[in-house]
Amino acid sequence: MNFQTLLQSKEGHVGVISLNRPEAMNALNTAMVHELVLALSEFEKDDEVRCVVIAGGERAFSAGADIKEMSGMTAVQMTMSEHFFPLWDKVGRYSKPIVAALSGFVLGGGLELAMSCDILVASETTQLGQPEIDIGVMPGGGGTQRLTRAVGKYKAMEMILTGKRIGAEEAKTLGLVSRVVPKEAYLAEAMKVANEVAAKSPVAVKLAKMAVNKSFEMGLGPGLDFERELFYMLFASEDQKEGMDAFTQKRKPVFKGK
Ligand code: CO8
Repeated sequence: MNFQTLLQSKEGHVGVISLNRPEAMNALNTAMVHELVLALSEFEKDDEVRCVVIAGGERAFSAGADIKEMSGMTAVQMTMSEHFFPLWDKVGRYSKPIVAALSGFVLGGGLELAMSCDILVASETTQLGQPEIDIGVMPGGGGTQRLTRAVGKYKAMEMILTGKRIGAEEAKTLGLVSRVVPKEAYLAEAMKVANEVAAKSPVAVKLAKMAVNKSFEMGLGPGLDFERELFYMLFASEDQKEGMDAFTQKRKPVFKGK
């Protein structure tokens, strides 16, 4: 499919989406959000794709929502529009694992997009922040909730109330990103992680992602019960038999997602 605001490709079992509005620092306008969700949903339907990488450019993963497009909108337009926030919410509910390949500016909605992904790999040049406060608003794409859960109340408050950015190493120390690599290597590193995930059982990966995400919504007791049910369910999969047979036969498993 031909997209205007992003590039879509496939490498083996990994689907790659590259945000592509370099002239606007990959600002997320309505067209880009629409195309992002479309590209994700194509990969969701494609059984060959077991993991997705979302990347931006070297200078900016994304500098957030498109301020120029958003500035003239009214509260009623935002409430009633089906073309932005309802689509946006689909990214956070995506069933396949997503690796975010971060470099340069990761700001506002850009950081919210990264935090809707599952594993964050960053170039050493990455700067992350929620600067909405500087333009008279606040995060609206999940930032107050996901950042707080990721780094705790006090660091989240500092970032959200001052708009101050943090660098990649600090983000790693805070547990927000998993790996920091030199700027030439961030995309390759993200692909490496994605390929590692794609080699696992797609059934187990899907349910494990679901269980981890549920921990944000459930208390410990119900969360543990939910996890146990999914664990039992995996014993109905061919991949469980294959994984455990391969272990006892001292060979590499070949998972089919069945
Ligand atoms: N929206 C629209 N255009 C942008 C944005 C943006 N968020 N960020 C950069 N641009 C444009 C600039 O206007 C400029 O365009 P032009 O050349 O036509 O003037 C071009 O990109 C290059 O930018 P700069 O010249 O400013 O480059 P600098 O290197 O000087 O600065 C910065 C880079 C620091 C990234 C700076 O551009 C900046 O501060 N950008 C805005 C960051 C920001 O405030 N982000 C938050 C936006 S609000 C938001 O995200 C709310 C989220 C709500 C939910 C959304 C779900 C998707």
